[in-house]
Amino acid sequence: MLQRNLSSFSSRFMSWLSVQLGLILFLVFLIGCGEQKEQLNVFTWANYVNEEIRTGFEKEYGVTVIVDTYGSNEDLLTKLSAGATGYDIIMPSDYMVTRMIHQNLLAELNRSNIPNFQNLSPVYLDKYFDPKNKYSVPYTFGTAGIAYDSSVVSPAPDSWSVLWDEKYKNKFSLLDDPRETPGVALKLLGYSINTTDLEQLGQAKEKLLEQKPLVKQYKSEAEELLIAGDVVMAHCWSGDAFRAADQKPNIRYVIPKEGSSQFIDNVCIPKDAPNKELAEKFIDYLLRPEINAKITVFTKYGTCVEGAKEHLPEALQKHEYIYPSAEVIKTLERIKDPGEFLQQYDRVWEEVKAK
Ligand code: SPD
Repeated sequence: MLQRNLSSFSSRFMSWLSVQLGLILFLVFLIGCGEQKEQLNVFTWANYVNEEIRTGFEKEYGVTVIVDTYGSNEDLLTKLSAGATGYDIIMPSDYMVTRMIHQNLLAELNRSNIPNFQNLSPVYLDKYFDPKNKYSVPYTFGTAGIAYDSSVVSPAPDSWSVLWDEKYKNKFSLLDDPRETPGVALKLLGYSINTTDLEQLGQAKEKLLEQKPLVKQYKSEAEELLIAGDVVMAHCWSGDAFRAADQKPNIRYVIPKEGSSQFIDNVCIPKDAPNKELAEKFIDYLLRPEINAKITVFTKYGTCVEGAKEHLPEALQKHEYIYPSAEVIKTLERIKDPGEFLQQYDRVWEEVKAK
């Protein structure tokens, strides 16, 4: 009798225990589900998406945003072509958008998920690199030039030739970029930044080889070098020069008289992005005028969102680093996709760096 009671007690206890265990497992599962946030993976240039923008989006949408950086359009292309999956947002420049469209690397944007597209100024839309903006949304624009410490570099430079002056040996840097840096030598020689003439590109290579013993570093994140005082001159992009000048007021920026490059950087979604809908929400968020103004305040590049201007401090609404004079604009070229000839630029750049 006692034995029967004991065995019925133990079987009731066991079934009670399994119900409790089941409940605990269910609770753990629910908690786990609650913590599993959606993730947005952004691959962009250094100092292009700041903490305030990143965490603002995270809080509003209850998601996690991871930001990873690259130093040149070609680095981005190499990673994507090699099958780097996992990125939801990338920010290629104009000519690289063309190339990525041709290589079938970009997703078509669903405009109905991006209502703030209408905030963009038509000046930056329907450009040669994506005529109907099917794949790209303009993010910022700027130029390449020379940033210099005016308390050391005298007289103020006005030509790319200053980067061949022995006086500045080991005191300057150039962009680590297979189009921009051969572009400097091409401009100095009086050629187009988009040449597809092997003879001209060969001359540019010789010029860069002649200059190499004087160069402290090839680095695209020039702002850090300027602020640290590692260099007194840097071939760099306008916003980065402007950001350095914010920290070191002696820094000035000049677009050399031979001319230079200008660019529009764009927000795109890779074809195999894991989270396209979230990426479109992020693009829409970037196009809100007050958010876009914060991007300009941080990056110091131009805004493509018309209504953002009224949220900007006056200095950023008109500054010559962002809006060069009409005379300077005439000397600027936009880098274009040279098709197969890109290999030649890549080869020249590799040879210069390897020497
Ligand atoms: N720190 C942000 C730098 C952005 C530069 N993009 C410009 C590329 C032009 N070829």
